[in-house]
Amino acid sequence: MANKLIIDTDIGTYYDDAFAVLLGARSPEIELLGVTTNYGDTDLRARIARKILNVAGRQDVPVFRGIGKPLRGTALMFGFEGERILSEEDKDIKYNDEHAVNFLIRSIMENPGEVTVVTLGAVSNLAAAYIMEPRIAQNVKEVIMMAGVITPIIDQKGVRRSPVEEYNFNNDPFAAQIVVESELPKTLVPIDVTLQIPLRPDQVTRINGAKGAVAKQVSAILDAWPPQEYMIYLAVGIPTEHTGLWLHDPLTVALAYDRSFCEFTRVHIAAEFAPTTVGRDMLIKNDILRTIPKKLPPNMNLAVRVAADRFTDHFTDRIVG
Ligand SMILES: [Ca+2]
Repeated sequence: MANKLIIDTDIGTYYDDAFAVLLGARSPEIELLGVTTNYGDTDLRARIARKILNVAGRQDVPVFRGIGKPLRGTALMFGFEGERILSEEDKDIKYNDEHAVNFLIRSIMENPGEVTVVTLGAVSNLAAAYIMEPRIAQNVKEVIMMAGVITPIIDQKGVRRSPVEEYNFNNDPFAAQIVVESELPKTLVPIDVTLQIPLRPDQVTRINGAKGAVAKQVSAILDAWPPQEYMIYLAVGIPTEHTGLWLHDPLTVALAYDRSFCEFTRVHIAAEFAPTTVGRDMLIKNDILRTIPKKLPPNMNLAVRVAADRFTDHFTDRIVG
């Protein structure tokens, strides 16, 4: 039986959400129940998701708009979301009416023990679903989150190459704390693991040379990416010389049907607010949310290693088709 899956995404800003939805749309191991959107302009994100699924020939997969405003503060949008994905005629593209939070609760409760939810952005929708219907914790198969940072990466020169204040959780830190402290069965895929899986140049070449509609869409996004990356990194103050085409979100989707891409450990991860002075602050000045391992009974699975070449080859194969 296929794994029933819901992908909850902030598709549009960074390239890899679109790649993750395309991977989910093309993976026969998955029954993709729907795609829900989170963070910022969730209407725009829902239209982008709708278009991406259409490109993959998956008009059958519904899309639901979710919560855009974090529990505290506002969302950050860069203004180029949907570039090379939405065209003029997609302006009025239609997605489903039901709210993402209702869809999540309904799908989980109607299919006890069968639905995996993969979150690729802020966890606002999941936190709201849990508060509205706490019994989703006993009825969801699993929640797999691309979020958090466990071991910040420091290079040979002593320069930090990964954030201590991971983007997804800190885009709605209170929602993150609700989810981490909830009884939801959880797997965490932290950014220190996903920073080990850039697309290799030969894989980019393979995708750029492929003829299918999905590969062409991925190519178009990759082509538009460098100036956007520059703007994003400028805005959040990250040096750009050590960046790569990391597949954070596609790996997280793939773990819903093949756990063997990563090694896991059972640990207790706490979400705590810590006053800090960080070099770059993702617009959070102090009291950032950190994910910290503690010597307490385990509360989640944590991805600790990834089979990088095997995964990036798998991703490339599925995109090239
Ligand atoms: Ca994302």
